[in-house]
Amino acid sequence: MITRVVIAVLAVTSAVVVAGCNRANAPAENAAPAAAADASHAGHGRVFFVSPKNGETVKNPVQFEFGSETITIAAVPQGDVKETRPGMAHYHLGIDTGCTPVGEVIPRGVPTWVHFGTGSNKIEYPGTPGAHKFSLQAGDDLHRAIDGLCETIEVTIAE
Ligand SMILES: [Cu+2]
Repeated sequence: MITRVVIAVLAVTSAVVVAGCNRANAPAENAAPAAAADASHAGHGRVFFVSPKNGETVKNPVQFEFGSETITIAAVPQGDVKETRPGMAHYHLGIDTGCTPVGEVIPRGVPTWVHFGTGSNKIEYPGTPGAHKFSLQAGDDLHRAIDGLCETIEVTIAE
């Protein structure tokens, strides 16, 4: 007789409950729509100071030069301007002031704002020595501030 011994091993498996961090995984469908932060410049371009640079100490008079991307810098048409030309702008230099809110007319008058209605991108500016804030802002033909087109820098004018 052949005895078959069947050994049944009953493995009693304890249910090991691991209490992990119950972090809620945000579902993917909550992802933001296509409008990313960078999109604020898309289609609007940008304006910037070619010189002086932010944080720089410069001689008096200050040699300003402005640059732009995507937008076209052009002289304001002569006469009574009633409407704007899409994609066209001129520079404005704000002295010791921040950016004008989008859509508002950039103030006129020295010493706060200089309008570059000829389409120029340079100016020699004699300022008072010390720390100053300068803003470069693009405005349309009605001198209204355009969305995303303003940069402010801090510059020290040497004695
Ligand atoms: Cu203007």
